[in-house]
Amino acid sequence: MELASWRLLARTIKNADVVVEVVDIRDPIHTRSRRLEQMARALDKDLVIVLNKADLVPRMVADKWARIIEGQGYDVLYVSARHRLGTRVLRGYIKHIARIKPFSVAVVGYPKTGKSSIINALRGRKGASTSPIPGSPGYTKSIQLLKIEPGFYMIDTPGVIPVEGGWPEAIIRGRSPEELVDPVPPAVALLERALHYNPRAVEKAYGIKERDPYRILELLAEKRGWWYKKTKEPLIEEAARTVIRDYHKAKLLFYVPPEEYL
Ligand SMILES: Nc1nc2c(ncn2[C@@H]2O[C@H](COP(=O)(O)OP(=O)(O)OP(=O)(O)O)[C@@H](O)[C@H]2O)c(=O)[nH]1
Ligand SMILES: [Mg+2]
Repeated sequence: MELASWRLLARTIKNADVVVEVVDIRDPIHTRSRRLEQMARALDKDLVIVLNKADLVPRMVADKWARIIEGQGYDVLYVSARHRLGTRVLRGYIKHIARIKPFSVAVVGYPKTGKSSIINALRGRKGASTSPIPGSPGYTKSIQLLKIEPGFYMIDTPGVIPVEGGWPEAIIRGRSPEELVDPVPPAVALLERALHYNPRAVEKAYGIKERDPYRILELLAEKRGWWYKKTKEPLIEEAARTVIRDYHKAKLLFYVPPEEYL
C-alpha cells in the first residue's frame, strides 16, 4: 500500500493556505497525528481539526471531544461526511479563515479517516475516490487537486505514514489487513478493545455471545464455514481479517469515551 511520505506532506502543506486534519471520532486519540499538527504549525498554516464519522457516536460524545481538543488550543469541528452533517458549516468556516481567494486546503490525516469523503461532501459530488478498507481499491494513492467552488480548492492526500504503534493501534490507524503476516494477534487486540468499550459489539456484529477473543475468531470461522481443508480446523486467520475489515466498515462498532482522555 502506498502512503504519503513526510516529505511529500511537508511540501503539500507548504503550498496550501489552510490545513485540515481529518480524525476518526471513534478514536481521536489514536487517529490524530501530532507530527502533522506540528508540521502545520512550523509552516505557519491555519489548522482545522475535523472529527469525522460523527454519525457513529452519540452527539454528546462528539460535543465532548470537540471541547477537549478545543481546550488544547485547536480549531475543531465535527462532521459526518457520509450523512453530510456539518459539512456546510465546515465549508463556511474554511472560507472564513482563508480570507483571500483563490486558496487551497491540504486535507491530511491517517488512512481511512474519510479525507476523500469530506472533499466529495463539500463538492456535492464525487471526484476523489474512496474505499472502506485500508489498501482496498479506491484508497488515495497520490495528491489530487479538487475544485470545491471557484477559487476554493482542496488537495486530497494519501494517509500519513508511518502507521506506527502496537496492536490494535496500527489497525485503528489504518494499516492494511492484507499486509499483515499474521492477522490474529491484532484482531484479538481489536476484539478486546471492542468488548471493553462496547460489551455488545461482537454480539451485534456477528450474533456471537462469547467474550474470549480467540474463541470468537473460532466461532466466526465456523459460522462462516471457513476451515482448513486438511485438518478441518477453523480458519481463524480469515475470521481475523474479517474482524479488522469490519472495524473499518463500522460493522464492529465501538468508540472511545471522551472521559477516558480527561
Ligand atoms: N460512517 C461513516 N463512514 C464514513 C464517513 N466518512 C467516510 N466514511 C467511510 O470511511 C471509509 C474511508 O473513507 P475515505 O474517504 O476513502 O477515507 P480516506 O481518508 O480518503 O482514505 P485513504 O485515501 O485510504 O487515506 C469509506 O468506507 C467511507 O465510506 C462518515 O462520516 N461516516
Ligand atoms: Mg482518500
